[in-house]
Amino acid sequence: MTQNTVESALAGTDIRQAVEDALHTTQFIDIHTHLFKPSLGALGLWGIDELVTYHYLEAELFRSSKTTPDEYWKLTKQGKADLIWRTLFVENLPVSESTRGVVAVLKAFDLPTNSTDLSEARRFFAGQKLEQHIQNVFKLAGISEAVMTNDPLDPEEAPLWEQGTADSTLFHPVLRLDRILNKWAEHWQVLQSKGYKVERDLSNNSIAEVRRFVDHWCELMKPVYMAVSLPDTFQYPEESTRVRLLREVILPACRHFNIPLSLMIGVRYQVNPAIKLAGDAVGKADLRAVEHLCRDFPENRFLISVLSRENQHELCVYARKFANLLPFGCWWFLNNPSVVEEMTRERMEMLGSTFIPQHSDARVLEQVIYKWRNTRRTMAPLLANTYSLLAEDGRPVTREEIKTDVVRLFRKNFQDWISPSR
Ligand code: RAT
Ligand code: ZN
Repeated sequence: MTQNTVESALAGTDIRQAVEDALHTTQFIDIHTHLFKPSLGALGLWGIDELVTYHYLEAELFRSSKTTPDEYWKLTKQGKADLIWRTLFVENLPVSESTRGVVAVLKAFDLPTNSTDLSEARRFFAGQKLEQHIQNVFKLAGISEAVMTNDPLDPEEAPLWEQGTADSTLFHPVLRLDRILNKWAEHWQVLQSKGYKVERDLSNNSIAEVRRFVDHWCELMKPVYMAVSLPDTFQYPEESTRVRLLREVILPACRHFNIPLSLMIGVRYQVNPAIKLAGDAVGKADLRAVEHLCRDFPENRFLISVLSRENQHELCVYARKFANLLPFGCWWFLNNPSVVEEMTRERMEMLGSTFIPQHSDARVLEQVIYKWRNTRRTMAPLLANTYSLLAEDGRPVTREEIKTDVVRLFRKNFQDWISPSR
C-alpha cells in the first residue's frame, strides 16, 4: 500500500460516513421490476390507488378486515384503495414493511401520512405528467435505470411490442418465459395461432419452431436477459416439457444472444386462489437443479434468486462452486430488513462483493422510492461493519475503495453479467 493510501485510510465513524456517502451518491440499477416504459402505456402502474392496492397490502387487508375476498374483488379500484387505507392505515398503525412503504412514499412527496382519506394524495398524483414524474421518482429512489418484465405471451403486452414501442434509456426489457415454460399446455396453441408449427408434446419440428418464436422476440425486444419464476418443486434434469424447452430452446438461445438466464425459484403458486396475485406462497426448493444447470451449461450465465430463506446458504455455496452463477436480490417475502440483513451478511462473508444485493420488484412506480431507501438503510451499517472488521484485521480502506465496492454491488456486477465485453 502506498503512503498516500495509508493516509487516506478510514477508521470508525469515518467508515460509516464514507459508506453512507457512497450509497447515496451511487445511482443503482434496479435489475428486476414489474414497471413498464411509458410507450407500453397503461401497463405501467403508478399513483396512490395502485400503491395502496399492491398485492402485498391486499394480503394484509384480509388479516385485519371482515371483508371477504369475493366482496373485495367487486369493488372499484378506488373503493379497494379506500378500504385498505381505512383498515391498514387509519384503524391500525401501518407498522408492516409494505404499509410503512406507502407512508414513506407519501412523505417523499410531502403528502399527509395520517389523513383519514386519500383525497389530497389523489389530487397530487392526478396533477403529475408521467414522463417527468418518472424522472422525479427515479431521482428520489437513487436509481438510473429499471429492468422490466416483458412476457411475449401476455395478451395485453404482446400486441404493443408487435406494433412497435419507443425505446427508453430508463427501462430495459427482459424476456419473461413463465407462460412458455410453466404453462405450455395452455399456450402452445397461441404459438400455433401465430404461425409457429408447434405440437403440445413438442413432437415434429416443435423445438425449432419455439426457438424461432424466441429468436423473433429477442430481436424485437432486445432483452438484457431472459427470466422465469419456478416452483419449489423445480427439478433439473427431469422428463418434462419445461426441462426440454429449457435445455433445447432457452439455454441455446441465451448462448446465441449472449445474455444470462434468470431463475427465480421457490414459488408455491396459488395456495389461496381466492386472493389472486396475493395467493402465492413459498417452499424450500432442491437446489441440486441449480448445481446441474451450472455444471452442464458452463457457457450459460445464470442470475439466481431463491424465495425460501432456508435455501439461501446453499445458494451461496453453489455460487462458490460455479462462477457462472450470480445470486441476486432478496425476493418478495424475503424483502424485510431482518431477512435482508441476514442474507446480505451471509453473502458478503461467503462471496465477497460478487453478488447483487437487491432488486426492488416494484409493481407500482413510486414503490422504488421506499424499497431503495430501505435497502440503503439496511446496507449502511452492514457495509460499515464489513469494512471496519477488515480495517481491524489489518487492511484499512479508503473512501474511493468503498465507493468502488458499492458501485460494483449495485451497478457493475449487473452490467458485466449482461454484457461481459463492455
Ligand atoms: O413480488 C412480486 O410481486 C411477485 O408477485 C412476483 O411478481 C415475483 O416477483 C415474480 O417476478 O414472479
Ligand atoms: Zn418479480
